[in-house]
Amino acid sequence: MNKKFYITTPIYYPSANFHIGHCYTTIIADAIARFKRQQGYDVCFQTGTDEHGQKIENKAKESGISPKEYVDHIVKNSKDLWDYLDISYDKFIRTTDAIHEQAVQKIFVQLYEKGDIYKGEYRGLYCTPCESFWTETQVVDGNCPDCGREVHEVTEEAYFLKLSKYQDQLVEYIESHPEFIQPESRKNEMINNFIKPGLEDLCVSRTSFTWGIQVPFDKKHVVYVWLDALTNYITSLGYLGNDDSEFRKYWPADLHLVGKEIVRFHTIVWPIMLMALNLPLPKQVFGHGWLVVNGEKISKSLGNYRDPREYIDKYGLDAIRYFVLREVPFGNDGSFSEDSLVARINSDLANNLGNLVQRTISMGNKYFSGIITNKNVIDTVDETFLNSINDLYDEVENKMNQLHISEALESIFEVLRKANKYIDETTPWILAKEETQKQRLETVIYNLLESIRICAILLQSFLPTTSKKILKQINNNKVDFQFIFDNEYQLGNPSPLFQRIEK
Ligand code: ME8
Repeated sequence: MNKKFYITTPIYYPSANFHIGHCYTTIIADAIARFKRQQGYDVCFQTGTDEHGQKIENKAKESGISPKEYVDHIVKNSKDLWDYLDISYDKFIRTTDAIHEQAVQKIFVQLYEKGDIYKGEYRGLYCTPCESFWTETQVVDGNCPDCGREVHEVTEEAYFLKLSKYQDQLVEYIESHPEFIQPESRKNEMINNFIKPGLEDLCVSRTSFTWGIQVPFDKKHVVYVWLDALTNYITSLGYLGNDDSEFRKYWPADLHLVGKEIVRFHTIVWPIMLMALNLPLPKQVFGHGWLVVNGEKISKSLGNYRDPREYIDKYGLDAIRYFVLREVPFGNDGSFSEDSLVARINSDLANNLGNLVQRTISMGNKYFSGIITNKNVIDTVDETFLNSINDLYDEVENKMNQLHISEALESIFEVLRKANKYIDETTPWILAKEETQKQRLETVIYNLLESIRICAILLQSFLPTTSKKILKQINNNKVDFQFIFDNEYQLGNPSPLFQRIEK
C-alpha cells in the first residue's frame, strides 16, 4: 500500500481578478503534490472556492443577479486559470456544493448540542472585504489591520464558538508538535500575539445577510463564512456524508498551505473546531509569505495586479512557475518584477538549462549521428561530476521534505551548472579532432546526457512542460534517478527550450 499525502491550498474567494500572488500558493502546492506523486505517494491535492458571505451577496446585487448565478459564472474563472497554469489538483470543492453545505449544517448542530456553540449577542468591528471580526485593540486607526479599509461596528444576536474552552489544549498541542505551525516565526507569532493574551469566543453566525449556509435550527442565521470555509478540508472528503471512505483514507491533512495572513484561522479556529469534533489535527500548516510589488502585497484591492495569463503568454508557463518557485525563499515575502523575471529566464533557463541541452544534443548528432552508448573511457574530471549527479535525488528529496523548494531547484540547477563546466573542462570539440579520442568523446557526451536525463526527471514537479520537452529531445524514458551505465540514446532534434529575452 502506498503512503498517502493530503495537501490543500486555501479555497479562493471567486474573482475575475486573480493575480500572480494567488497563483503563488497554487503553484507551490502543485510542485509539492507532483513531487510526492513521483515519490510514490497516493496524493490528494485539493483546491476550491469560498463562495458565501456578504461581499459576494453585495457584488451579485450590484450585477442584478442572484448570488448563485454570480458565483457559478465566476468560479469558471478560477478553474480556467488553474488549467492555464497546468495545476494538477485532484479535487475542487465549492462551498456551494450540496455535500459541503449539508456537512457544515451537521457540524454546526453537533457543536451546538455539545455546548461548544452557544447563543449570545455580538458587538464588534467587522471588515466586510476580509469577512473578519476584529477587536478594538486589533484595528489600526479604525481600519482593518489586514487590508487597511474601514471596519464597521455591528451588534446582533449571534452564535459563538467556545474558543476559550480549548485555549490550554491548543497551546499544549502547538508546543508538543513543533512541526504543526511552520515556519517557526509564525508559530511564535500565533502563541504570543493571539493565543496567550487570551482567546475570545468567536462569533460564528450572522443575521445581517442571507447568502450563506443556514443554521438549521435557527433559520435567520447563516454560518460565519470562515467556519463554513475551514470545514472544506473535511467535507470534500465526505465527512458526515454518505460515503466517508476518502475521509478515512486521507484525513488528517499532511499539509495546509496558506498565506501568512490566514495562518491565524488555520492554527487557532480550525484546530479548535477539530478538537471540538474529536478529530485529529492536520500535521502541518505552512504560512508562506507574499509576492510583493514595490514592497506592497499584490492584491486586487490595492489595484497593483495584472492578469497572470499576460505574463504566461509573454514568457511561457514554465518561466513563471520557475520564477515563483525559485526566486522567493519559501516562507518569506518575495518581490515580483518583470526585470527579475527576465533575469532568471536569461541566466537560469535560457543559458544554464537551455544551452546545455541544445549543445549536448547537437554534439551527439554531429559526432555520432545521434546514437550514443557508454564507452566508459573515464577520466579524473568525471568523478566529481558523476557523484554530484548520483547525490542529486537525495538532496532534492531532503530539501522538499523540509519544503525548501527554492533550494531543491537550486540543487538541480547546480548540477546543470556543473554539466556546463564539464563541457568546458573536457572540450569535446578538441576530442573530436582526434580519431583515438572517439570513445572518450562518446563517454563525455553519454555522461552529459545522463545528467540531463536525471535533471529532466527531477524537473517534472517544477517545470512539467520543459521536462517533457527535454525527455522528448533526448528521446529516453528511463526513470532511474541514478546514473545508468548501459543506457542507450537515439537523440531527436534539439529545439530551443527558452529564448533569451533582450531588453
Ligand atoms: O483568504 N502573494 O481567499 P483569498 C502570495 N477564502 N499569496 C497571496 C497573495 C500575494 N500577493 N495574494 C493572495 C482567502 N494570496 C479565503 C481562504 S481557506 C479555508 C479560506 C494567497 O482568495 C492568500 O495568502 O483571499 C491565500 O493563501 C490565497 O491566495 C487565497 O486568498
